[in-house]
Formats: sequence, structure tokens, C-alpha cells
Amino acid sequence: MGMYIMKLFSILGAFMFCSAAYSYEIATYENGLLNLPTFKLGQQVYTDVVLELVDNDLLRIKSIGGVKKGFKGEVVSRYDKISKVVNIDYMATGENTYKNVELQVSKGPKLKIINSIELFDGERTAINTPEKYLSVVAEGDIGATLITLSVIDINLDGMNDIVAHYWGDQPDPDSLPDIYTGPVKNNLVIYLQDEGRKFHVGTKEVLGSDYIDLEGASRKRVIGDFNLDGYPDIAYAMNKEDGRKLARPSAEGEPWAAKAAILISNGDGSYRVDLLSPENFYHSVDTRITSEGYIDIVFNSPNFDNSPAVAYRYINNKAELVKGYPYLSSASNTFKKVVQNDYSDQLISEMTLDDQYQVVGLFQEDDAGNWENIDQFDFNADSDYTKITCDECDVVEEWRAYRFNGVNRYGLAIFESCSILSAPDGENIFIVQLSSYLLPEQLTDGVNVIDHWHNQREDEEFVAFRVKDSRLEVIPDFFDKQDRDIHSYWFSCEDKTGDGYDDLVTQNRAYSTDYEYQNRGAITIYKNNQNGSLKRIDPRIMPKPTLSEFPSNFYRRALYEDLDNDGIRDILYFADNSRAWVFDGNQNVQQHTPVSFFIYWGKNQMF
Ligand SMILES: [Ca+2]
Ligand SMILES: [Ca+2]
Ligand SMILES: [Ca+2]
Repeated sequence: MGMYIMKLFSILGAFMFCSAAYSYEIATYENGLLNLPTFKLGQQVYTDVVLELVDNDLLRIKSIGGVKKGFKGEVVSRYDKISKVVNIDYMATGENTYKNVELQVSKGPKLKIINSIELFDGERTAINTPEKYLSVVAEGDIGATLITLSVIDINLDGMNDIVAHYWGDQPDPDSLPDIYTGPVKNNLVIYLQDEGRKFHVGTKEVLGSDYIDLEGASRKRVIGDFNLDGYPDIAYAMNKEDGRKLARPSAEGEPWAAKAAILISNGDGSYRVDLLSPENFYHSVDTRITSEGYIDIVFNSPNFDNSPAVAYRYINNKAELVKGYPYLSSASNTFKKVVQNDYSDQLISEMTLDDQYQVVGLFQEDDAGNWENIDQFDFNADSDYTKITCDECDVVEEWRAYRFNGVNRYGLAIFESCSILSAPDGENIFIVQLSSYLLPEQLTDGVNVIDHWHNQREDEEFVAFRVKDSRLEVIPDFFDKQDRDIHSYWFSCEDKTGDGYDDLVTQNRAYSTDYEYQNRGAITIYKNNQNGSLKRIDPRIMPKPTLSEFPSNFYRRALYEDLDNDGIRDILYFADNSRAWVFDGNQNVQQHTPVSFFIYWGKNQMF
């Protein structure tokens, strides 16, 4: 079950600038000095410069040299042994104009500068969760976990707002008493946006109280106007895998089961939370528009009694259970239309056929409204078990080894999926993400996975499917390039460029190699090429907080939304835990950060 708790992972690529919609400047490197782009007048500047090491030289930043008086800031360098790419984040604050900033490096490696760009304002906003709300959730060394975050205009005043659900986490569930099943604290917090990119906590204005209890941990959420009153609503897939010990066997009841939670409008600007039975270990949720124009909210869970998926429909502003959906065992399920504007839907779902054997199942609804599993895609029909050892974790286990796309892996799971509209009137394509650990090309018994555990190099590969003759078919080369080993497993399929073609947005996962954190947690956009493939926009052009500002960015997530409603999309980064372990050179030390969000305000339209 721990497999269902958060994993993370993430992306890179070439980016040609052929549009004049924005300006950018190129850094230069000469005689050991790196000249960064001109700073803006009187602004804070946050940007990245990306250098590619031509040989195997190490780049070490020795000092900031040649910087005019008034410079304040920091330079953080990281060395990536895998790709030979170095990201340098620089941040300066001050009153003066800086023609150039030069960084002196300790030796003179051959560098090739890829790009440097300013798509975003120097101005950004950090939102700290007020202590009174966070302390409701986090006590002592228990961190506040934040996984589901939504950007909606909840009060319809024309300004987008932020809805965050925090829940308490435990440092080590095994340290809890055997029968401890909660409660674990949680709190829904609504940040209303005022004019001028300012936010205030408005939970009480919207919900009548500052403390809103969803009775568990939220895993995923879906946004929609479920009761059709014009106000946006949010449905949360809830469970109690929030530090409570799974003490009892599932046959005696599921201590991690929770009610579904729906933040639903009352039609007059106020909201309520509907907590709906039955309880389940809900893990994902998606919506589907019915032929009558209702919205079905379909939850799934690895429920142990093989019961059908739980679904609700709001009729006359009241949630009613909807029957007829199939048993969905998985962490992920996604609806898609067979044909646009037609209501005969298909559904893709991860299916666990035995303990470790995962396939993707295709379900289709017949005319009578019954769902049938019409196809399964098997990632490796000939897969077999291989012995995995892990010195550090003192484990010798048999795991099923999968070989897919020429790569051996184990621990395969599909935690996320979505459907993408390949063209405005085109086919709808399923995208699933394979989460796994990599294995060597040549499998021998007793494969030692110590490096995987230490370096947390999980593999997160996107795979695209179309449905042809009622069969799932992999679309090769749907992604022109993936950095699958550092993908996040949190992503969304939406039209983010306004051209009617759906794009995919995810973010690079920060990760550690040899205990050294790699600050790769930038948002990554896979732009629809309008020719049946997605092109990765190099995430290295995207701004991101530095590690010292945002230590918990190992689990950083990002949203790409127009937060201030000026027509230009902005980036919102958030850490899914206020607690992080940072290697200080000797040991991993725990840090807390009060910062909940960083918002980088878009300055020039990227697309
Ligand atoms: Ca608003
Ligand atoms: Ca509504
Ligand atoms: Ca904006």
C-alpha cells in the first residue's frame, strides 16, 4: 500500500526561439568569466542560465566577481553527473542597474551556453501559510503535507483564488501504537486573491469557518461545476494513508478508508463540504459528462471487495450515488470520448492482475449503460520474476521484471493517467505514466538495487495509447523527447497554449544523486505540435526557487495557470511537504519551511 503514497519524478531538450513574442538574452563565457544577462532596473531578478559542459570538466563556482556594489544574492551551482549539464540559478536584489554580472569559475572548463531567457517578471510572490492554519496540521516534527492544490475563481470576482488542502503526516507510521487509526489533523485553506496579486486567507468568508476538516488525506482532485450553478467545485479522492497505521487486515475493515469530500457551491457565493459515504481508500477521481448533461464524479480505489467504482451525480444540488461503473482497482483512471461531442465514452484504468502484475485496461460503455473491459494492454506478457537484492535495505526479494520499450524495470505501477485531445476535432489519446525502478539491460539473479534506493532514480515514462478497432495501441514517438527518469508523477493534460490542441504539463522532480540534491524541480511543458506529437519545452528556461529558499522542493510541484488574470500564464510552485531532509555534508537534517507557494508572474506570452 505504501506504493500508493507519493512518489515523484520528472524532464530536458532543445528549444528554438522562432517567435518575437518575448525577449531573451544570451549569456557569454570567456576567459573563465561567465557574463549573465543584463539585470532589469530596480527589480529583483530570478532566472536560470544553463551551461552544458563540453568535456568532463567540473564547474565550480568560486566566487561572485566583478559585481557592482549593491549586489545581494546567492549563486548556487550544481553538478549533474548524468547529463553534464549545470544549472546556475542567480538571484539579485538591489536598487542599481547592473550591466553585467560575472561569475568567476575556479577553473576554465569548456562551456557551451544553451540559453537564458526572461519569460517571467522579476517580481514573484511567496505565500506563507499563516502559522495558525499550519499549526492546526503540523505539530513537532510532523510535517504539513499538501498534495491537492487548485486554482479557481471561487467567488466569481474575476480573480483566481487558491484552494489548498493540508494534512498532517507522521514521521514514521511504525512508531505509532499498533491500533492507532487517527484522527490525523487536516485543514482546507482558501486564499482569495485581492487586486494586485495579493492573497488573504478567506476560508471563513467562503465556508463560514477557518477550520475545515475533510477527515483524511486528499490524494487527487478534479475541478468542475458539478451542481451546474456556475460556481466551480472540487472533488477530492480521500483516504487515511496519512500516517495512521494500517493495523487490521482488510477483511475486517479498511482503516485507511475515508469518505469522498466535495467542496460544493451553494449557489449564492457560499460553499459547503459534502463528506459522502461509503468510505474507501480513494486514490483518484475523474469526471464524465453524461448524455443528459450531468457530471458524474467517478472515484476509484484499490477497494478490497471488488465492488464497483463509487460515483456521484448532483441532482437538485444534492449528491446521489450513481451505479453502473465497473470495478476500478487502480491508482489511476481516466475517461475519454470515443468521438468528440459524443457521449459514448471509454475509460482506461490501471489493473492489478496479481500482486505485482500491472496492465492497462480499456473499458467501454454499451448502449444499455454497462461497462465492459474490452481490452488489456500487457506491458510484458513474458515477464518473469527476478531476484532483487538491496544491501542497504537488507532485502532479498523476488520481483517481476518488465521489459518495455527496450528497458528492464521492476515495481511497475501507474499512478497517473490523463486523456489528451490531439486536435480540436481529432482523436482523444490516453497518456499513462509508468512508474518503476530501472534494472540493468542484462538481468542476472541477485540484481543489486542499492543505487536505486540511494539515488531515488525512479523511472517515470509517459506512454501514449490510441484505441484502434477496440484495441489499445501504443503510439510510438508521441513524445519527441522525455527525461523520464526525473519526471514528476503529477501532471495534467490541458490546452495550455490556447490553440485548441491539448498539451501536457508536468515538472521535473528534484532528486538526489549520491546524497547531493539536484535542483531540477522546474515545470515542464510538452506542447502539442499539431502534428500528432508532443514537443518538450526545455524546462531549463523556467524559473524556480533555489534549494535554500525551498528546501522541501524534493517534492516540489507546479501549476501553470494565469493566476492574476492578465492573460499570461504564471507558474505556481508548491512543496508537498513542509518538512524536508537536506544533506548538510555530513548527514540528512530535517528542515521546515514556512513557504507554501512561490508564484512567478508571467511577463511575456510563451506561446
Ligand atoms: Ca476570486
Ligand atoms: Ca458549482
Ligand atoms: Ca498572469
